[in-house]
Amino acid sequence: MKIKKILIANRGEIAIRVIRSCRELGISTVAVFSDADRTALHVRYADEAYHIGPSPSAESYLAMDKIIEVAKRSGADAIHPGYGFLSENAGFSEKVTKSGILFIGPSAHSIHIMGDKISARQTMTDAGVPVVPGTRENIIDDNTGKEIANRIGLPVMIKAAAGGGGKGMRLIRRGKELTEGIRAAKSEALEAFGDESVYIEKYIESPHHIEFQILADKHGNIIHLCERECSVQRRHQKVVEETPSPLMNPDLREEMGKHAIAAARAVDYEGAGTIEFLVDDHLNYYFLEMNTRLQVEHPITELVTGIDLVKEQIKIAEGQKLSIDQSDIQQRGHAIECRIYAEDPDNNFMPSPGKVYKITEPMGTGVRCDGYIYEGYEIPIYYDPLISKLIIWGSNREEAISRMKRSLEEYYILGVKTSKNFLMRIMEASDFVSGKYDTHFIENNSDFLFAPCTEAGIPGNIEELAAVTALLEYNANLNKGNNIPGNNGLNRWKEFGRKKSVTRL
Ligand code: MV4
Repeated sequence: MKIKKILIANRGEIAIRVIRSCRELGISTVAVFSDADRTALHVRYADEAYHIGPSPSAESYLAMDKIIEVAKRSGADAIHPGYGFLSENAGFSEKVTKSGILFIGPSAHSIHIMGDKISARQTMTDAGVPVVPGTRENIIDDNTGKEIANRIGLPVMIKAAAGGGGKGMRLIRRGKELTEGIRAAKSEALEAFGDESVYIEKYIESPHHIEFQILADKHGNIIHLCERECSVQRRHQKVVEETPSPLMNPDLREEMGKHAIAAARAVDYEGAGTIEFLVDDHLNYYFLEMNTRLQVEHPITELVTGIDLVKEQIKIAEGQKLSIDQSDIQQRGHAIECRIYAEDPDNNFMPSPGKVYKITEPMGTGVRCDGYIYEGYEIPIYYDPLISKLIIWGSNREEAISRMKRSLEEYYILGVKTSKNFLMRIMEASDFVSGKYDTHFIENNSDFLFAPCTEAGIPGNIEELAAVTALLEYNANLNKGNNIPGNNGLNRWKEFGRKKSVTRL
């Protein structure tokens, strides 16, 4: 069926990103918003917008029945869930489908199998996809745990079947820790997920986190769009992603790609999905998890393959066959994504909501900025503090890093603290520049990454002081009627130049 109107059941940058592809396809868009998002950009950008409830997610963006009711009321043919919120909720996928509305994503069956990490491991093993050595079943008692640990050898990782993304994991290095470890893991899993099932895996020391993008249509055609290196993570939260992976070689890419496709086929996958692998120093790789949604970091794949993944999702939901096959997939150049959070890296990354007084987004060749904040916008406290993704394309990795640093320098947000300087340090870190890093990168480089924030000898707060001073001076002149000719607001380049020339106090 031809989709004419899509409800985006999400907010922030991903809502705007989805709306952009819809507009290019001539598809009408419906936004939903909570109290806190009345002034949000996605509300202004969509063709229609409906209020769905109070600010807390549970009363708005997670309120399945409210969202489906708006979809019906607005005449939406389909719902795009984005990422997070209800995007991997099998019950929502099922409810939407039963309401006669297309869910732009996989079936409830696929979501359910991959959502339970024990069933996922079993299904992958049966499909010949390498999984980390460990248990096939839920660990019932301590004896089972001890037998398994003896069989696969310490250290082991105890994981919650209903967990994922680092939640409900426990590393056991000594046999005497196992009994208490299993008990604690079961208790935490029950508390966090309402399901105490846990399983044990061999612990992979210093792994890389490499994931493969998958596209699968409703006619059995499945392709992969190569890998994304996602090892730069802080507390299981991805910070920087890049493609191609510095670890990858053509043979490994072909082999992992085939297993990624086999994993999707094993669960009759439909839509865009991601197969996550752990890769050790000997290039052994193991299925970790499958993400049954579009991911935050999808733009780096779009930049090197030239494929719009949201448009592909929509075409698949309409029942179209993939118009591309595996031989069409070529990686051109190199792309890096930096996630810009409204957080204070100097204060343990505490969220830093508040009003945005000034913003200058980087531009130029190979620069994409997927954001949603604007001057005067109030960043709410209720949601994930991701404010934008800076995605850079370069003809090679060196150019991509250089362009990312130039773009981070240009990126200016006044009013809230951001992770910008932390990201700049990552781009300067020798382990990152060399490409020789794994999932321990941030902890292994913490001295360098968290050194006091100075830029060319100018402490960060002096920069802001200069910017605020310039802004106040400008406004004062404006009030006196001294309209500075040709200066539409602060001349950003002059301000940028001033920042560099500010003498150190
Ligand atoms: C592992 C592992 C080592 N061995 N499993 C972290 C969250 C979830 N994605 C799975 N994770 C891990 N599972 C075994 N058997 C190491 C991690 C891990 C990790 C994996 C990917 C990216 C970042 C990570 C940071 C810490 C631990």
